[in-house]
Amino acid sequence: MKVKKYLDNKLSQGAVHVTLIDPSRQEPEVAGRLAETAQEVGSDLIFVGGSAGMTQYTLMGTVDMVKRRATIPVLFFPSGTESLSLNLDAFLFLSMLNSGNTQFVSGAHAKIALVLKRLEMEIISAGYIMIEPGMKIGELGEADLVSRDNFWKAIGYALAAEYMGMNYVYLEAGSGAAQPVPAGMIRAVKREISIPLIVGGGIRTAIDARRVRQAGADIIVTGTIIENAGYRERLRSILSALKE
Ligand code: 1GP
Repeated sequence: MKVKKYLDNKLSQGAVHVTLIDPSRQEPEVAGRLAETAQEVGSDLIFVGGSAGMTQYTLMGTVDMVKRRATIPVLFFPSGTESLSLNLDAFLFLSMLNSGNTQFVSGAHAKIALVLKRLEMEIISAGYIMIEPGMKIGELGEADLVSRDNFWKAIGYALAAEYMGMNYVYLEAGSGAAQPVPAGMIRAVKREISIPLIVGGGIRTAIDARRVRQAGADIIVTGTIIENAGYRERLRSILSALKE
């Protein structure tokens, strides 16, 4: 429970920021540098994963370099591949609640659960809810996307996650989405649940981050911004908006 405790402690102090690193987007050395910068500017956690194109080799290389350069916890963000790295601090057990394919809800999880137990891997569970546009992950996960104005549907899935005993609710607009999950939806969901709320997808600026945070997100995930030039400054401004 080390990472969960770390997160609980961080959450008691304010917003938590997560940097998502996709191993298929850069060489492991570069990923290590990105993780180091993320930690320097105040990111609290690293997720590694998120791409269907990832191989076991790139995943392991990336996690090793990230662990070498950063000391903040590194979690695996599963992405529908069979790859697994042993050098992780915890495994994010994401169930895509609005997938039409049971593999993404619980099937892939059942295949890997005993291995994770034998490895004594810390598990952090989240009900993963895909919101429009969903992007690649929504498509791959065969999600029945929640439309951006259907707050009731989002609330239903979020409460279902809580009642199923999951640690977190995760609202995902998809990596590279033109806009984040709508603030009104975040507010509506947050009002009904009593477990922490993770929000990701399409958060690129300090204004986006502040809006998502003020609407009620406890944990804010950004990915794409570190893949572009000027990422240090962008990340720094997002972090100062979140930690102000
Ligand atoms: C993690 O999918 C997000 O929840 C990351 O999205 O790449 O758009 O920041 P971005």
